[in-house]
Amino acid sequence: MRRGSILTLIAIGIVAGGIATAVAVLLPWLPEPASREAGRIHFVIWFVIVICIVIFAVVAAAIIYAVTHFRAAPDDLSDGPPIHGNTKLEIAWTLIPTVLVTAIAIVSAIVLSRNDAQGKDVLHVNVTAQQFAWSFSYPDAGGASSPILRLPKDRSVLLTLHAKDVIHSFWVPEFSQKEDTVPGLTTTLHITPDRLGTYAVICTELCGLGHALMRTTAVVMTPADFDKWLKSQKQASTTKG
Ligand SMILES: [Cu+2]
Repeated sequence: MRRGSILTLIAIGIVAGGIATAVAVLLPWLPEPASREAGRIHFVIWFVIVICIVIFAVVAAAIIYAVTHFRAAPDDLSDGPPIHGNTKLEIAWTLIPTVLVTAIAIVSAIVLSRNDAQGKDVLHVNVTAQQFAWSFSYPDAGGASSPILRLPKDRSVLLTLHAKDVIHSFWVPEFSQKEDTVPGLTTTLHITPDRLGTYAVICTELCGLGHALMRTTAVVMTPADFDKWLKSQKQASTTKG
């Protein structure tokens, strides 16, 4: 291969990779993370995106170079020379994807196991989904319940999810995790909120006519505010009972 051709290929690859990088970085694809788990999941996403951009740049360079340099004349109907395989090339295109996919699998496995590991002093929250509403109860606080998911910042939370009727799915985009709620099954989700704010809780499994309206909010509060709120709920439920 001529030196000029290699330089042209590299130049096309840099331009294609640059465009792909700009699309990845300049557009807001992901919500700003509001939990530790979300931060790790975003790391996996960016790890995969970087690999994808490099592969895209190589493929785009090869295709654009081939189209511009090896274009046949309109009246040229002849076949190209026969090719009988290329062992080195085949080893390369088997080995490289194997290494990349293995790397993605290892990074994902580490992130999944770290996301599942609970910290100390876990807050338990029961999540109940039904057509078309969410409710949350706090078994550690005498079963205080709320239609809004209130969580303290920087504390390990274990959501235990149940469905009363059909399959629903719990999703807070800023927490970057989804978990189905399935009638007859108990599912769990582990979240450590790390940013104060109010976020949407969305049902992300088509569950009937009101599915689009099956939303509520998650409020991440300071631990002091959360304790105050939980205490007031506890008092309210004892006075009621
Ligand atoms: Cu739904």
